[in-house]
Amino acid sequence: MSITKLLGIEYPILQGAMAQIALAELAAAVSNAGGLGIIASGGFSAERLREEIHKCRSLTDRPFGVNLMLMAPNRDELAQLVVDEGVKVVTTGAGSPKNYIQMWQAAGIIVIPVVPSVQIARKMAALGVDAIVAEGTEAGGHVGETTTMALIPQVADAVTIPVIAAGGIADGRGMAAAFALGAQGVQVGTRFLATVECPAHERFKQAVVAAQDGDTLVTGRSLGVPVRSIKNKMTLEYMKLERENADKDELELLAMGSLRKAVLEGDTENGSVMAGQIAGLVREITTVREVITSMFAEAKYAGREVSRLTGEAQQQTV
Ligand code: TUI
Repeated sequence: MSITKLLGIEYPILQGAMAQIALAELAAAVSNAGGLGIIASGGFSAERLREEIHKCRSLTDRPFGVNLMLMAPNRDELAQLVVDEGVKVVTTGAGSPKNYIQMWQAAGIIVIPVVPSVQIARKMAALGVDAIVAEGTEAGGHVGETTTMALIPQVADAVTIPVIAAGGIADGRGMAAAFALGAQGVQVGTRFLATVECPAHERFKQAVVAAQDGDTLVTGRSLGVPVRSIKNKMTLEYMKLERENADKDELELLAMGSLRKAVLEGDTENGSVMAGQIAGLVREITTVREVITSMFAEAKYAGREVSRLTGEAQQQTV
């Protein structure tokens, strides 16, 4: 079944679950524009997540999802909450949802884990999940090592369920490329940061707009939690401490609360401005609807270009 039919949406575009940012407001805007909005629960208590779900329902009649960050200490409670609240779609990140799949599927929830590798994609498919988001290392936040370009076709060959591509996709060319690689949909995060509806601090959005292709880096490898964000005072200090083999406590102290600092206070030097490598392509702040409709129109054009170029190649060989 197609992703759009499975999820009851118009365009095969999912909004990435960006902790502290992907709240009801952004998720509802994406769903109202025909994509699938997703509420990020990372860092939320059960009460706060319940509030966001209720708020999202008040802002849209369309389907939306909730993401569970599986490193969260309260994951069991949040996993039960999505059932109690009748959430239709759950995506997961940063771990395996195996303990919850039975309960979610019994409740009729569509389960879509986000994975960074073929091996983990296979493991998730074997658990009977409905689809998979394969996320390349270009993405912002917690990432794996494989690029989207290499990951998508390998995951598409490894599983029979629909694959949604993520990491480095911010326009219709990226979307068409993802389709060519075997994905049936895309998940977009960074591009939605630079939208009118995105509730992040204005300075956070401007940091994304100002970033060039080489302006992100990955910290946290020494702790086994690699996280991509925009280079700044905090991440450069973090890298330095990692090179000096600083202990875990010192690193965690530096990172603690850093996402909130950037998102809520707009402290883009001492906070964590998680964003993907495609930030360099994001040059202005637009509406969510403009992002979705322009991506789709561009993808159609890019698809025609692929046909034209492959058609020409054929003509040359005869
Ligand atoms: O989860 C993400 N991206 C995230 S989570 C996050 S919150 C955070 N903040 C600070 C430090 C760490 C996390 C920010 N960005 N993307 C999806 C994703 N999932 N990337 C990697 C994975 C993953 C990793 C291991 C999924 C499964 C997995 O293992 C499963 C298994 O069975 O071993």
